Amino acid sequence: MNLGMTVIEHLLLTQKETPAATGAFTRLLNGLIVAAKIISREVNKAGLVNILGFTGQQNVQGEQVRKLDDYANDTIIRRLQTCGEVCAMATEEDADLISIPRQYRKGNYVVIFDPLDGSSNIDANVSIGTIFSIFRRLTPGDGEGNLEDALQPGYNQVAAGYFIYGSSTVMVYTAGNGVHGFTLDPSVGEFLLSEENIRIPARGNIFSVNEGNYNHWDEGVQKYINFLKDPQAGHHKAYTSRYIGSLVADFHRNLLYGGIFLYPADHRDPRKPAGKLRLMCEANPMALVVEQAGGAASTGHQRILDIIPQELHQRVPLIIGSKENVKTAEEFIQGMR
Ligand code: FDP
Repeated sequence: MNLGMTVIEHLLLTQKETPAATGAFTRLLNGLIVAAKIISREVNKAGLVNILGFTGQQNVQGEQVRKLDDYANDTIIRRLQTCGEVCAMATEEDADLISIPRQYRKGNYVVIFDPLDGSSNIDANVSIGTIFSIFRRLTPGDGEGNLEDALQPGYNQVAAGYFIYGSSTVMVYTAGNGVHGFTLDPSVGEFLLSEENIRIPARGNIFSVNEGNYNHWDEGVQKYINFLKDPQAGHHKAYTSRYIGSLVADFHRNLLYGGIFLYPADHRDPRKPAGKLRLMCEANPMALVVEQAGGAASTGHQRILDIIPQELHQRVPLIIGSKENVKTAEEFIQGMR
């Protein structure tokens, strides 16, 4: 067991089998880790904002208090721009690709991220997170990347993962070689390996969905949720409902305990016919993590990782979790049950 190793030690150990490894990916991941440590520190201070000054105002020291999601976004952008390994990046917060200033070296990687997912929960002290997805560039050369580099299907991701800012700060990532969890030890300032090779149970009894949207779902989704709640349906164990409303936290719990998370398409807002969550910075990275842990991710009709993206902020229905649960959900959604 390698418990207690830092992320970089673990990466170097597992990369030994990859002769082509140059250290570039390690530098990139290190940039993300440093950004997450800084964000974690600010998230922990968030409760003090009401004492020190409201967002957008000056606090008692005369400093400007900034919105946490803007702060997280800027922190990651700055780290990635300067690490020298990135040719393009996109974030949930900005409509277009973020460019790398001329003075910095461009590298071979594209990073797409959601800097602070679940941010509507900040004021209630609920866990929130940063999600990231990493591709290798498609365009040749060492200049800046473009949309072609970013708009790749999820199966091309070389790595993905998330940080949770919760009761402790945790990093979960995969570089295509299993899913590993690290916990930040604030006293040493390092993420230390706490769970190696996480496997999601093949079937779980937790379901996570915003049932307030029930009347706006397609019939197949409604039938599936009714089925989960039906005590006569012959479930091996009764289902239980858990919904935090913070994707990273809901996903992480289900990854460890087994179950299913759904954000299906709904008919509430005709401008968002595919649901709420974003393919590139939410669904794709979570789908890579869950598949690497032995689970599945689907729109109900198609594997998430097979979707060919049309635009950076594309939304998709997301049904993700234990393999057998996702399969049953697909059967209902496709009208087979
Ligand atoms: P939030 O709006 O708080 O940022 O994609 C964003 C997200 O949270 C997810 O983290 C979460 O799973 C989902 O939205 C919650 O949406 P609902 O409030 O519609 O249930």
